[in-house]
Amino acid sequence: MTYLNSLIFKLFKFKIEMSKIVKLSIRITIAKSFFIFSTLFLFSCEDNSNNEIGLYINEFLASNNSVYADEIGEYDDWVELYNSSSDPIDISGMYLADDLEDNLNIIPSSNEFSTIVPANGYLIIWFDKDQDQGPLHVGEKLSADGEGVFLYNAERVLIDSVTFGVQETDISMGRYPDGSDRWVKFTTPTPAKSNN
Ligand SMILES: [Ca+2]
Ligand SMILES: [Ca+2]
Ligand SMILES: [Ca+2]
Repeated sequence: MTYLNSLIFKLFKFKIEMSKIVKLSIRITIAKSFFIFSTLFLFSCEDNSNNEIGLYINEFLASNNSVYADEIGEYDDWVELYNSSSDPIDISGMYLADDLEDNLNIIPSSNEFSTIVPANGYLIIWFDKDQDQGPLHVGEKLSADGEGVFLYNAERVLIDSVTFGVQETDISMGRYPDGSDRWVKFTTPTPAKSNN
């Protein structure tokens, strides 16, 4: 009888311990979900990549006051592309847009090598409506109130995109590390250089 009582007591104790573990694991799951939600909310930046060729929208600055100037000294909005593959990618014939409602802007072909994103390298595209300044100048500007960047291949298939909320002047947003799904703010932007 004593043995039976002791067994029942042990079983009862075991049940209490198990219920504590289950409660703790529920708490951890809730905390994790909250962390993921708050991280997404904090960055207000939605990543929609479905990228097979390894070409990424890697960083952008939608309100440029003094960070990086184009060939003629204008501090315009820019987007950094990153080629994670070991082959150069020519983006001439591809399309860019800042809004899904707008027309697509084709990157014109160039006799120079300026439209080539080097293997494991970077290329800056200017969103400045200054198409007369070269093939890397798109007929759109990025809104600091929130907008997006959409990159399509020559067959008009979306290869990468990002949508973003309100942006601060001279603070860029980029993938960290390069080509990853994680978007962070950069108080020191790294145009045409690694975000890592
Ligand atoms: Ca310009
Ligand atoms: Ca715009
Ligand atoms: Ca960069």
